[in-house]
Amino acid sequence: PCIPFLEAGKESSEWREAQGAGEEALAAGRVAAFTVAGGQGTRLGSPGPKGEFPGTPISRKSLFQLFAESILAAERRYGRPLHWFIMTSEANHRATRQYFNTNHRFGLSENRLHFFRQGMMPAVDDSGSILLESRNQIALSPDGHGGSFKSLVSSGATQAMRDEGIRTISYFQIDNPLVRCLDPAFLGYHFLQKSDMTSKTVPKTGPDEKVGIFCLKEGKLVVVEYSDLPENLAHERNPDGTLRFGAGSIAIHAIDRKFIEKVGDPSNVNQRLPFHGARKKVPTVDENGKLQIPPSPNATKLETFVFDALPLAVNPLLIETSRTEEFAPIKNATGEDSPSTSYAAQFARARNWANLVGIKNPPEEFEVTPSFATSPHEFRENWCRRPIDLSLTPGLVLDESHLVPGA
Ligand code: UD2
Repeated sequence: PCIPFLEAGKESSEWREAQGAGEEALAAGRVAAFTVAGGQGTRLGSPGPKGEFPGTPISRKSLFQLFAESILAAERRYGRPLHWFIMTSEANHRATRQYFNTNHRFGLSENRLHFFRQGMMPAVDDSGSILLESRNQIALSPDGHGGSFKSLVSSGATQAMRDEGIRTISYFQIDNPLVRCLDPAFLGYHFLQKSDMTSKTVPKTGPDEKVGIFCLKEGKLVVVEYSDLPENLAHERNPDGTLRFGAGSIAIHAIDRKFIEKVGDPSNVNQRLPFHGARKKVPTVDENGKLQIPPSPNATKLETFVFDALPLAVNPLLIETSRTEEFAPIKNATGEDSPSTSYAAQFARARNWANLVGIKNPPEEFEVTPSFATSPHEFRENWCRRPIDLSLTPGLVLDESHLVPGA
């Protein structure tokens, strides 16, 4: 089933029930945040972990800081310490940890912040042979975010979750500053449905948008990645003009710990995620042991995808949300899904929230950080309790310093 999007202020009694169930679980510490951050900012042209990239338009907070503040805000709101799991890769694990340490973990306590590395897979050439990166070293690449199931189990993260009474994780990617890291209504729907895995969707902007799509395959909910969707199907339309395969995946999921333990169990051969191949340039040694840098892709790297677990899940559920509210990723240096499109979307969402509380002409550019509000409801609540002399001005960054203490 898919729960359709409801605008703020138009929520149903079902939505309120879900919001309540999610809030209860957060207050009981049954949910943890989980970020997949194994990728590098290659497309962005930024060296090092992508989470260090400035995610916000005025305050220039990094993506990691933004999510840390969101989790801290949830701790304040629900009166409960919350945990954050971060999956890194061999390439960025050390740098990621160092970045958090240098920044005093952005106020999060050490025992609630968990880093673990994802697995690696050999790259193979066109004849299916495994490539060597040196005479005695196989060329390895990260095994894709689907590897998080296995690594969550093998790193001891799921055991730590058990010990802490965490039953569900709120999964999101490193690249989307608009994500609600811990969205009570989304989590609540997941609990009420008794679902193993619940996902968010937004309508695709057009046939060529680079997001996977949700659809039914042999009666099961699946995601078909954009690169695997045949062009003619991507363009097919319903009689009302909407895309036939238009339910875009924005890579936000609620996933139950027990389901992760099942899919991530290496002995569970029936629930293995399939590998997807991606062409890649892999430096390799020749027969003389000399390193050769290939001019064009020479190998296939093998990755699994987290969304391939959906058809294995009991009671999978889809929740439609609004792009303006929750999706403006930073992937490329320029053009679509770039810092400038994401920053513009963050300003637009802030203006929408201002409109919802009756401010007719808010400034074009002001920022609402997660420490002030992560949703229109929190914005309304905190705006109504704002300090008496606070008004919206261009360039304002609304943060926890604008919250009335003890409110
Ligand atoms: C992803 C989805 C796409 C859509 C889009 C929304 C895949 C394959 N496609 O596209 O359907 O939902 O996001 O923004 O996911 N990562 C790791 N380890 C890896 C590979 C990736 O942690 O081995 C992380 C990476 O740090 C990032 C996320 O996974 O947070 C997505 O990776 P991507 O940028 O390769 O995915 P993208 O944008 O092609």
